[in-house]
Formats: sequence, structure tokens, C-alpha cells
Amino acid sequence: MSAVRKIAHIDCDSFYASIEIRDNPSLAGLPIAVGGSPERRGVVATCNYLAREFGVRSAMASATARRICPGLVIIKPEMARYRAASAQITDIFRDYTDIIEPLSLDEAFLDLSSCRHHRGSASLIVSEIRARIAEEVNITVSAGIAPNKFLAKVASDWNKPDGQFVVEPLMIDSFVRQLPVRKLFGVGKVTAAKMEKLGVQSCGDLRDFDRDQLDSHFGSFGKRLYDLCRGVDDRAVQPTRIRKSISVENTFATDLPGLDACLAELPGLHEQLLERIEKLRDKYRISKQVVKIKFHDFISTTVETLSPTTELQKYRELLEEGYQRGLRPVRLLGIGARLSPVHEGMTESSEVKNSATPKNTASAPQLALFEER
Ligand code: DCP
Ligand code: MG
Repeated sequence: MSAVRKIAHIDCDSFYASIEIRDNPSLAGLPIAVGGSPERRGVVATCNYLAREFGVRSAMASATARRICPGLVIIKPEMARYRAASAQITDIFRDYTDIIEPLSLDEAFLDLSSCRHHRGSASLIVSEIRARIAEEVNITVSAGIAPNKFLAKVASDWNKPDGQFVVEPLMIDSFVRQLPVRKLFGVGKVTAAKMEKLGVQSCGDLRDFDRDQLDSHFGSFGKRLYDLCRGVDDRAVQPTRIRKSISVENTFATDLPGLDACLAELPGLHEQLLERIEKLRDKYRISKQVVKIKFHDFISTTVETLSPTTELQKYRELLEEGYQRGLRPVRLLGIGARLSPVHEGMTESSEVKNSATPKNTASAPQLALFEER
């Protein structure tokens, strides 16, 4: 194999439950589950870590959950907000790599091998991504970093919640040796039981079997098991989604006192934006121009307009409009563009980005478009 890859697996902590607590802070400190009602034979989709201490789990009947955790607050799922948060997180990922493979709304693989932020340190890049998600989406995520997908996924679970764990290339052998076989991709209850009968509990135990033996016990899966129990996994991160927006922004060391000072910052931001858009020129067309302003009291507003270009003059007009809403010093300015793919076939079907995103409202919580600098 060529150079060692840097793969991250990022998984939100108690995802639906975290969004519910974020949006209703009075729930903080209570055991909560998101799912169907106990009276209607509903099941738990997920629960917060406090509820987990009582034994509540995903896929458990809500009635059982309520019984083992009497104070449990059960909330009906509302997918639109989970989708919006997911899209917002994906947009943050896109500031670091385009090689993103979402596995569900709350988890994704990222190939960071070519990302040059933090001089290519995947640990620092992932720390920054996690900090941005905490700040911009207001939930925590856990992450694993490793030379391949299998190990990155195992690692993201290692320090959950709100943690991160790196499997360095030199650690792979010892790390995988002690892993229970259940942690292997594709090993469910049935296969694990079969392995147990063979005296196999850990990946180290599995290494005692040669290729032919694994083949005879596990058929076509045997070949993969041979590799996995040695920490080998050459699968590529397969990007399946497209970029929906691009932006640049700046938080100023000293607040900009008024509109003129803000306008004076626009050409510099505009130049950075054009540079970034240039790289996407063949794949995307521009559908909107957007300006984001965060005032000194952290109240944010965005203003956007339909537009096929990234004209500086239009950004000026949007900035003037946004500034009028606050009329006070500004700590952050951002400009960006919403994008559509040039080729229709590129559009990924299932994702409705930011469907719950309020537009042009002060302190809109879902500002998916922007990146901190
Ligand atoms: N989910 C579901 N039904 C399940 C499992 C999960 O509806 N049986 C939903 C709810 C979860 C989301 O998918 O919030 C993500 O699943 P995870 O397995 O990642 O679980 P959580 O994110 O909730 O918790 P964790 O902190 O363990 O990742
Ligand atoms: Mg999760």
C-alpha cells in the first residue's frame, strides 16, 4: 500500500437526544429518550447518557424504558431538525475535505490525508472540527482517527462521549490484537457465537487461523476476516454527497465599529472567496449570494439573494441590509455562495439541506454556510 492514510470517523453523541436538549434546555439534567410513546408500543430511537445509566437503550420498548427509568422524559422524534443539524455538520466537514462518506445522519468517514490545515495533523484538524461543531451546532461529537475506516470507526467509540482517540500506525498491531471480534465490521451475533465455539474471542485469537481455515469456517467473509484481525482495511472513503455552499469569514481581533469599517473588509473576503470558488468552477454553479454578520453581542444575522454570480457590489448591498438590523459593532463578517451542481446527476437525493433553517432571522441557529477563521 502507498502512504499511510488519515481517516477520521465522526459520530454524534446521543444524536437525536442531544438535539432535543439543545433546543429545550429545561431538559438538561433529566434522563431523556427520543422515541415512540409507551402507550402506543413505541420504541426508543436513542437516549441521553443519563438515561443509559438506568439501562435504557436504542430499540428498547419505550414501556420497558419507562419502567427501568421512572423519571424518563420521552420525546417524539422530529427529523427535520436532525437533518438540519446533520447538513450543518457536513458543511463543516467540507471545509477540511471533500472526501466525506456519510453513514447515517449522525456519522461519517472523512479522508483527511490531503488536508493541509494544522500542517496535516489529523488530531488537530479533528479537534478543530469537534470544537466548531460544539460552537456552531451546539452538540458534542466523538471521533476516531486511524489509517483506515475499520480502525477509525472502532476508535470513535473509544472515548465516547465528547472524546477522540487516535490509532497510530505503530499501535495497530497491539490495539487490534486485544479487540473483541464483535468489534469487526460484519461480525454480528451469529458469527460471534460461531467464533466463540472455535475458542475465538479477540482478534488476536483469530490470527491463529490461516486463510484456508478462515475460508472453510466463514466462506467468502474469511478473506476479509484475515485482514481485519490484523488491522488491515484498504477500503476507500467513498464520497456520496455534494457541496451545497462555500464561504469565507473572519472574526476580527477588535470589533468593527460601524458600516464603513465593515464595507472596507469586504474586498479582502471577496478575494478569498473567489479563490476558493475557482477550484469548484467546473462542477458547480452559483445560485445565491449570502452575507453573515455576527454583532459584538454574538447575535447573528444572514442575508441572502438569488444570484448566479459573486458580484462584490451585491455583497455590499447585502451587508448594508444586514447591518441595518443590528446597528452596532461587528465581531465577525462572512460572505458566501449557495451552489448547485452543473450536472443534475450529481444531486444527492435524500438530503434536504437545512430544511428547518430559518432564513434572514436574527440569531438564526442554523448557519450552516460559514467557517471560522
Ligand atoms: N437511531 C434509531 N434507532 C436505533 C439506533 C439509532 O433511530 N436503533 C437513531 C437515533 C440516534 C441516531 O440514530 O440518535 C444515531 O445512532 P447512534 O447509534 O450513533 O446513537 P446515538 O448517536 O444516539 O448515541 P451514541 O452517543 O452512542 O453515538
Ligand atoms: Mg451517534
